[in-house]
Amino acid sequence: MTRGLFIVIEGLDRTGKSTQCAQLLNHFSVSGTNAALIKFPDRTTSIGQMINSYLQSKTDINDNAIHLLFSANRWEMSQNITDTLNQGTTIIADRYAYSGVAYSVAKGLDYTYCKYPDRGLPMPDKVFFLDLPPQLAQQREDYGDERYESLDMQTRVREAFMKLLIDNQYIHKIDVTGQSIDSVHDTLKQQLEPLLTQQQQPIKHT
Ligand code: DGP
Ligand code: NA
Ligand code: NA
Repeated sequence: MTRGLFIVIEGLDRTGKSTQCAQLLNHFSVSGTNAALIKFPDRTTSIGQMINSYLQSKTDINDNAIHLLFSANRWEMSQNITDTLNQGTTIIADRYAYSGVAYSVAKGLDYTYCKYPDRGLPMPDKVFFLDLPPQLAQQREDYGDERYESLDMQTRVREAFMKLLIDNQYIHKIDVTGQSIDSVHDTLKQQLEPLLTQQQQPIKHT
């Protein structure tokens, strides 16, 4: 049996990631491909609850400590990701380790340091970065509810993502400015097409 694909959707806050993840999941299910959606941070675990409380500004946590908690939240899911892929199920992840680096670098933590805790996690087959200018994301509904949702922070997060894009050529940037949900979905499907037809190699690690 071929393993599932591991697809990651990244982007600033309010860029339509969750919508696109849901659309992809639907696309896979109608085409008869076993697929599952995961989301980081996973706020349901005990680590996830600490992260949730931090994001809602109910607690303050040291920048390095929260960086490690976000990473730990991915690690606690890693065996599940590997097993799911090996069972032949495709995984669509709403954020992953790239957010982990970008948001912490945006706060001033060292880039090389930020990448380290996530080293060894299951490696995605494809990473998409949905690119929308922070000024436009800011105009979207419910913007500003959580800790990182300020124009200043998001601008720095985007800069950090641009560095990640340069250093990791396999991250594919999609400019979603002025694009409809359907048109972004079509672009994603086109990009995934070549992966769907080729025999998958064993899961790599970051
Ligand atoms: P979301 O549930 O997708 O809205 O994400 C919650 C917020 O947490 C969002 O502002 C992005 C941020 N975030 C996601 N992953 C990480 C991470 O690994 N590290 C840090 N510092 N922030 C993250
Ligand atoms: Na958010
Ligand atoms: Na998230």
